[in-house]
Amino acid sequence: MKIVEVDTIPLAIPFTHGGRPAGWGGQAWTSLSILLVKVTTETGVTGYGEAFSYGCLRAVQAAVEDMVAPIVIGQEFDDIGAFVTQLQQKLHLFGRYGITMFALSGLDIALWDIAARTVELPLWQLLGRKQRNRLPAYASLYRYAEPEIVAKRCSQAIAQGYGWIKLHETEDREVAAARQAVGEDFPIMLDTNCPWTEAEAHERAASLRQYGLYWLEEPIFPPENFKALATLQATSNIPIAAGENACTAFEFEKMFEAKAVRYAQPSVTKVGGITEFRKVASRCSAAGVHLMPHSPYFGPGFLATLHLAALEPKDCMIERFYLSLEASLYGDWIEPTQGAFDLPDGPGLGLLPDPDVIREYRVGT
Ligand code: SMN
Ligand code: MG
Repeated sequence: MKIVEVDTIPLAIPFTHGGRPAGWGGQAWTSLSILLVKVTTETGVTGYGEAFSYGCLRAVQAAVEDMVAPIVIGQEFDDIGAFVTQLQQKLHLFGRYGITMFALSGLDIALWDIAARTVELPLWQLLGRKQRNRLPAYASLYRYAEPEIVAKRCSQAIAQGYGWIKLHETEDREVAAARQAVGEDFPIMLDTNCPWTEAEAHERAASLRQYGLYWLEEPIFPPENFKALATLQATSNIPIAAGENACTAFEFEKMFEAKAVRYAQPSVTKVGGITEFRKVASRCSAAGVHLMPHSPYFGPGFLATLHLAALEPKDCMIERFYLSLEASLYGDWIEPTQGAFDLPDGPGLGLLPDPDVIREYRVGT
């Protein structure tokens, strides 16, 4: 198959999160960006991918348009794995971890969507053997830094049927409020987003131990300090999760060699797309690490995660960023029912983005 067109479609969809207007890190974050990467083949098949774009929408769009599109237009991509690896090689000098890989991830997802659409199969069927039709969801809360709001949001998530909750907080008081709201046995994960030095993390983990966390996510800066994560996990006895900031299976290999994590969190819109995600998944199996995809997404990255999770031998929870979006590209598919998502079974990713939503929420050029 030959690529004849690569289009970027930048969207911004307003959301509410049930807290104060200024939230995450003190910055107002009021709309969610989605960078769609639309690829068309010579035979007129169209596929959609998503490149990570939170806080970097224009940069990633430029990377797709200026760095990726010119070298793929006119090219055949019958073996997607080999094609994308070649692209990685061509682009390696622009950085192996970050914007370049986000852009490649968007393209890779679109190519897999096309490949599965072409043979009229759902993506999971093209990739392997489905293990389940329902994918359990966890509510991934916004960062509030206010115990009362955290407790309220936890109660709402439980009332909606979620079986796990992830907090984005760094202080004990919010975690304590959540624990009190959900009860002793309900699983709580804590995502801190790399705030601490190694020494600080040991101190904080000693105090966080009392809350019985299901996992502690990215406690240390820099995230690639795998040795420090391994030491923290061994001494604190709290399971560590990380991986959303790791691109390519090589980084995950190093992470596993260091015994840094119990839970690995590849992010399909960042890691290098479906191709690299699958490599990470097989490394997880070999290393005995539990895969837990990072997926605070609402576009093709979310759908791709559902397909990939359906193939996993162990149950993995799907992250649902616990926001209310003004519009959805995929109708109700982004809403779990009884705490789980349904696996789409249409061709490709299973669904096409709603053209009315694209029209209404398109931004920039
Ligand atoms: C996160 C990352 C990027 C955007 C939103 C949330 C967070 C997570 O680290 O794991 O959900
Ligand atoms: Mg995280």
